[in-house]
Amino acid sequence: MSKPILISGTQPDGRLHLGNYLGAIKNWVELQNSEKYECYFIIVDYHSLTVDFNPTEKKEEVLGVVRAYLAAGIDPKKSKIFVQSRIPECTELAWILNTITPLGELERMTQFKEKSENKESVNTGLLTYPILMAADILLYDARFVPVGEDQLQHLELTRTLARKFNNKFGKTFIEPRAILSKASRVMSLDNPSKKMSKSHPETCLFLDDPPKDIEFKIKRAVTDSGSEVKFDLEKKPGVSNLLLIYEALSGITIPKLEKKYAGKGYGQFKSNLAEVAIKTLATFRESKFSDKKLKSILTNGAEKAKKIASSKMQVIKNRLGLRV
Ligand code: ATP
Ligand code: LTN
Repeated sequence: MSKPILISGTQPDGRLHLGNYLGAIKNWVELQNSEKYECYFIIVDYHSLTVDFNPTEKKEEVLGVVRAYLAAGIDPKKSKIFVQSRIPECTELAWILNTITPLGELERMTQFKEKSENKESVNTGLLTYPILMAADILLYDARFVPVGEDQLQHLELTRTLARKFNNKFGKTFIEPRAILSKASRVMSLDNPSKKMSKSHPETCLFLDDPPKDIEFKIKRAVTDSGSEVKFDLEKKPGVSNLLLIYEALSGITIPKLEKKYAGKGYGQFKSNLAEVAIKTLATFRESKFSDKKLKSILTNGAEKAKKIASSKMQVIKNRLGLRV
């Protein structure tokens, strides 16, 4: 029997950070290595056009994401890795899904509200972005989508669209389910009520940050006026975020960490966390893959994805009566 399909993606719009790794990519590697799924990992370049960008940097940004996937342990022999824009069926399907998406569903998306806040003018792509993500997922009949918590709302829309299309035009799509990692919401180092995001680089640990930056950023991470290393999301959100990060990076459980640092204060805790982060992230700083190798992985991945996408598109067009 064939394995269920699992899909996820990352935007090539800058450097990847610890939230991307612990919330998503690290989990992808474990899921890939479980051998229970057929995995597709996309570099969603069309999504990345919704924010300001420099065309001369886009190619390097795309290759940078592939490099990070490989350094994390995504294996092109086990998983398909490809670039979204190489599969035109994705934008074709996105158009079709547009026609069954209520505008109100898009306007209430948290990410849209946050990204359009205080902007004089907002591009339509920022609003319709979740439809493109739905197209990525539904096109390949994915059953599972491992993402960070911030993407759950978008995935819920994907499920709604699949159901709506199926009800209107006959069973065509699978309703996909999310897979969350334990660290599905890594918070900003200087504001534990906000998610870690590349839009605030000083509060974000980038995967290729030099050791001295990692140390500096962790040492100045917000904690509280107490001194107890204890997990309590409500009363100690900063320390709890650092504990979650420590656990995800080291594999040592939070109760064990609490015991280890009992009575030792935040200084020692932060300095050990910095050491663990520097060690774990070495793989991203040190990995070397030639552009030629990366491009050949992408060509190979796109060829395989294209076959699946084009045959699914035929089915979809048939359902809609578009094949004359
Ligand atoms: P940023 O907010 O920094 O721009 P992003 O969400 O745009 O990040 P993507 O490339 O779109 O980055 O996301 C890749 C994956 O990383 C997604 O599955 C997303 O849910 C996850 N992710 C992003 N930030 C975090 C975070 N702070 N904690 C956990 N997961 C995260
Ligand atoms: N919207 C997602 C990226 C994304 C994605 C996907 C994730 C695009 N297509 C398909 C999972 C499956 C984001 O911003 N992180």
